[in-house]
Amino acid sequence: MGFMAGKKALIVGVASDRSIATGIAEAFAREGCEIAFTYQNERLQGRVIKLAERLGQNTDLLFPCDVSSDAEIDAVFAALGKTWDGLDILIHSVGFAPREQLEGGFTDAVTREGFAIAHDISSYSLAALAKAAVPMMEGRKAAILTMTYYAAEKAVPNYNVMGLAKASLEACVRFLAADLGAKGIRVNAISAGAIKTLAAAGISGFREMLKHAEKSSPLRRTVTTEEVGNVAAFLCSDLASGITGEITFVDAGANIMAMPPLDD
Ligand code: NAD
Ligand code: 0WE
Repeated sequence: MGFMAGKKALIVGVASDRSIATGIAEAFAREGCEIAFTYQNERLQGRVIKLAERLGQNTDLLFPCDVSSDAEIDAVFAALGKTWDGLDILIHSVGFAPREQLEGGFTDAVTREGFAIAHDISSYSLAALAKAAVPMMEGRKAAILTMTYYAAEKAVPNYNVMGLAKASLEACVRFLAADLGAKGIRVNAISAGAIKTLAAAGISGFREMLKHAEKSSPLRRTVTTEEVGNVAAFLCSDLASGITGEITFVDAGANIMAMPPLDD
């Protein structure tokens, strides 16, 4: 029996087989967790149906949810509440800024609108989903998990306003954890190393970033969505009952290096 047997999870953020959310779903299913999914729009619906089928999940528990819409967020939990009497786990694996924000220098690229969209979709959406999920999650050893990136702490070229949004997201994790702990809800984040997903497609210099990680991380390689999924399963299971408000790096150690070796 898996270490998540009897748990019920809602996963937000599957867009393809390469999504970090897909790696999380695979680990959860393997450990005996039941999973409901959302998808951003009809364009992605088919992918999520296929994943739910492949993982042997109930294909009635798939809901559209653009996280910029309070109405769509409310509708997800109204619908989920018709089948499940509670929710143990909420996965938030969503990030977005308008493409032109992720190119060139920060000062030139940043705009009021780009800043607002990045923070709305990448940070506020965690608070919005948590707010809507609390009635189904309180009083049952529940856990919320989001995905962040090192650029929340240190300036990474081209990541620009997304770095600010990730800093806000990490603060959101701490404020939610402080507030929801008394209701039995833990809130954490995984800070993943760079992985080639849809969100990384077409980012200028991304291949070079992966190459850099292969040379400079302690493990001399990048990480996989499977490795992120396994840590997500641990953090959302009762094995991690003493951990909340924490940012856990799954990056082959890259973030600990002050003087990374660049030529071996
Ligand atoms: P991905 O493209 O597979 O996933 C991003 C998801 O965000 C997609 O499912 C997309 O549908 C969703 N999304 C975007 N705007 C949305 C909206 N308005 N409403 C609902 N959903 C929306 O890419 P990924 O790399 O798996 O990204 C998942 C998370 O992991 C993001 O928060 C990302 O910042 C984070 N992350 C990624 C990496 C990496 O290198 N790939 C590293 C660290 C953290
Ligand atoms: O969080 C991310 C990706 C975030 C992202 C990606 C896109 C591409 C498509 C947010 N918004 C958009 N908008 C789009 O239109 N990562 C951690 C992956 C990533 O993205 C980078 C990186 C890394 C790493 C962008 C620049 C530099 C490094």
